[in-house]
Amino acid sequence: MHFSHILPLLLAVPALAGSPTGGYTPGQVDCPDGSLVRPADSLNPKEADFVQKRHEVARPALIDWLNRANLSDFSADQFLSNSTIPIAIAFSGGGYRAMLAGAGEFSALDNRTANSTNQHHMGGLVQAATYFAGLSGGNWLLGSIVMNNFTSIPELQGSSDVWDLSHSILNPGGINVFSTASYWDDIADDVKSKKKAGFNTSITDIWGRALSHQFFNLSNGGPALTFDDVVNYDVFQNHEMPFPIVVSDGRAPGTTVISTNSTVFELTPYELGSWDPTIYAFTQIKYLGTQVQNGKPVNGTCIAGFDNAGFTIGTSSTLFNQFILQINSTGVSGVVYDLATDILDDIGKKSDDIAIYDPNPFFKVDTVTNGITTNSVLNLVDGGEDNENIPLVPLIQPERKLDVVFAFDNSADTTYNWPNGSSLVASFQRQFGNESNNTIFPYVPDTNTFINNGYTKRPTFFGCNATNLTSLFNDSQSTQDHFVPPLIIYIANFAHSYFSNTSTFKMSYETDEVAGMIENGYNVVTQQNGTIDSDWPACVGCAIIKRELDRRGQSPTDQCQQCFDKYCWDSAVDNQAVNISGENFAPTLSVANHTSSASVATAGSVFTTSLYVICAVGALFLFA
Ligand SMILES: *[C@@H]1O[C@H](CO)[C@@H](O)[C@H](O)[C@H]1NC(C)=O
Ligand SMILES: *[C@@H]1O[C@H](CO)[C@@H](O)[C@H](O)[C@H]1NC(C)=O
Ligand SMILES: *[C@@H]1O[C@H](CO)[C@@H](O)[C@H](O)[C@H]1NC(C)=O
Ligand SMILES: *[C@@H]1O[C@H](CO)[C@@H](O)[C@H](O)[C@H]1NC(C)=O
Ligand SMILES: *[C@@H]1O[C@H](CO)[C@@H](O)[C@H](O)[C@H]1NC(C)=O
Ligand SMILES: *[C@@H]1O[C@H](CO)[C@@H](O)[C@H](O)[C@H]1NC(C)=O
Ligand SMILES: *[C@@H]1O[C@H](CO)[C@@H](O)[C@H](O)[C@H]1NC(C)=O
Ligand SMILES: *[C@@H]1O[C@H](CO)[C@@H](O)[C@H](O)[C@H]1NC(C)=O
Ligand SMILES: *[C@@H]1O[C@H](CO)[C@@H](O)[C@H](O)[C@H]1NC(C)=O
Ligand SMILES: *[C@@H]1O[C@H](CO)[C@@H](O)[C@H](O)[C@H]1NC(C)=O
Ligand SMILES: *[C@@H]1O[C@H](CO)[C@@H](O)[C@H](O)[C@H]1NC(C)=O
Ligand SMILES: CC(=O)N[C@H]1CO[C@H](CO)[C@@H](O)[C@@H]1O
Repeated sequence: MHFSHILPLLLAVPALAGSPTGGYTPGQVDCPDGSLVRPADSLNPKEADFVQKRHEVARPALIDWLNRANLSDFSADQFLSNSTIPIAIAFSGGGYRAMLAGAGEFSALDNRTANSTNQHHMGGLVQAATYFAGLSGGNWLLGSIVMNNFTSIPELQGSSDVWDLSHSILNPGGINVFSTASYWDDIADDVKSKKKAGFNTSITDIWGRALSHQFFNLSNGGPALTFDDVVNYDVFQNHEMPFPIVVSDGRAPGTTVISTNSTVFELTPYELGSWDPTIYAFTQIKYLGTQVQNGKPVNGTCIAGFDNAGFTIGTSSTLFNQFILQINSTGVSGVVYDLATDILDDIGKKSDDIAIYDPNPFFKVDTVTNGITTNSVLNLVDGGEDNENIPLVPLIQPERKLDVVFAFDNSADTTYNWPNGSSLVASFQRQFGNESNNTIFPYVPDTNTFINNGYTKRPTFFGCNATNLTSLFNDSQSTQDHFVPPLIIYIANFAHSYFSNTSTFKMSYETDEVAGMIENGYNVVTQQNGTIDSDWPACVGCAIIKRELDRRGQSPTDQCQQCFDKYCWDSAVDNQAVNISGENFAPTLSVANHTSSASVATAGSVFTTSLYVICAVGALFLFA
């Protein structure tokens, strides 16, 4: 893609209240009336109100999109004459790879991207979607878009102030060590002042500040910008943007979590909390940092500014403990190796790879009693730690009533950093654990089948047949009234025009690498602008209307039936061991990359130089 004709720059962060101290440190504010906590037995009323109004904006956008998708024997105006279809878009984690592949995917669905509404392109679904969710690297993407006034990918890519990824986040001054030093100095000052004001800090504070410098178009990365500021943006108040959701996991120090026993937290501009039975409560995100008991401020004073925008982005992406697992592949040796392992090991042992929410907003809540609610501190970690690397838990909740979810999987599950469906497998398995609170997730096959049957090479729909899902419904609920979980449009990272399987730990990208990743993501979503299948947009349209067709008792058109035959998982399984040397893992590029010479990325090279800086930062944090 070429960006010589960049749209007028809308990339500006609206002027806002932010933290009451005007800086990174949270400060005192008046308390609102009532409890700061509510049980998770319904949608937040403000979210419900947003969604209702969003639907009025999204309905004409979806009609336009469906008209462009050119479904045969179908009238979008008639079908959507009295309602719209709730759509969500979810972006997986995976460091900058996930952020950039996700950026290409997002740009393909966003009608603000030039040419994206051409025939066989897919632009306009962002405008038609009700929700979008991000986790870890996927949330670096979401946070960059949302906090910069719901900006677009061409604007981020064309900006000289944000997304400058050619310098490592850890070493932004490059060879100019002084400029790097003053950057770390600013960050250390911010975090120290939060600590001095009496707040417990963790390495996530440093991480969040560093991420802010790269992602937010404000001087020093906007230290006072908070996540709840979004509700004051015009684009939010006019319901021009989907409702954003960030996913993070709860984890007690020194423990590990898997999908069936993790507590999945979500952060929205209104709330932080979980639908899971271990918490089953939400707290007002604006007043995080307030000392509470069962949601009541203990001494009549409240805190604001704790939900710093960078801190929430850092919370979802605390992947430091993953660095240590990578260290042997970096080629680092000798004294540096010893120092790096010592420091990373120390962070790991102290379980410091967490975001500390102290005081615990759920302290002694009356909904449930367990280790999380009796602890004075709430610890949150990377949303992908339970292997559910696509943020789907918030999107299958019956209260959100979604019909279809785009699940963008930019995970690195295999040796060559491609996904193999394990995130969906984890989401499927979760429903059989105690933590799912009876949410349903459609059937998916094992990870070998994902590879062997090509479900990671081309898009695949899961849960097409709602009748088939009845075997997952809990006996105590009548099948008739049961919420049918959304149909999942699974789209995995795959090489079309660029080898987008870069390492999660690649810490800097040159401009042409950024462009290559983004263009490839665009090709993934549009199936090479319809070259692979000119019916692809129509097939996505069929998937979008499927649940509503079912509710109305209508059969799909011939075209839609053909689409379902082609893209719905048909229960086929081929679980024999995968051939890792085959096309699945070392594909050949099938279309030209318009940026420049693409090459298979290797882990390590950039990471190696960054290690010195990690050491410095770790030392700064742990021993200061
Ligand atoms: C599809 O269109 C996009 C944007 O218009 C372009 O960057 C990309 O190269 C095209 N892909 C193919 C396979 O032509
Ligand atoms: C945010 O974007 C909207 C357009 O979507 C624009 O009208 C508004 O002026 C922008 N706000 C700022 C502060 O740039
Ligand atoms: C994108 O879609 C929105 C909502 O339908 C519409 O108002 C806007 O004009 C479209 N923009 C472009 C560039 O097509
Ligand atoms: C829509 O599809 C029909 C065939 O079903 C085709 O003849 C027509 O050219 C298509 N129109 C557009 C704008 O894609
Ligand atoms: C909307 O219209 C369709 C037919 O056009 C009908 O089947 C459906 O019940 C209507 N829904 C509501 C909520 O009125
Ligand atoms: C959009 O299409 C026009 C005409 O084909 C082309 O000149 C332009 O470069 C394209 N823009 C992008 C961003 O792909
Ligand atoms: C979750 O399950 C895993 C595997 O059984 C176990 O190792 C871990 O300790 C459990 N974590 C919690 C918090 O229960
Ligand atoms: C009560 O509020 C004051 C500030 O007014 C604060 O310093 C103190 O720590 C609070 N006490 C408790 C128990 O939260
Ligand atoms: C790295 O290699 C060292 C020495 O061979 C070994 O002790 C250590 O366990 C390895 N670390 C990882 C994470 O594999
Ligand atoms: C849907 O699933 C049900 C139950 O498994 C099955 O009887 C039916 O044939 C399926 N329908 C289609 C169209 O595959
Ligand atoms: C639905 O499909 C899954 C996967 O093929 C199968 O295990 C299950 O038994 C089916 N359920 C029904 C009700 O047929
Ligand atoms: C649908 C469902 O099972 N909801 C339960 C979720 O967890 C809470 C707390 O344990 C229960 O009160 C709900 O009934």
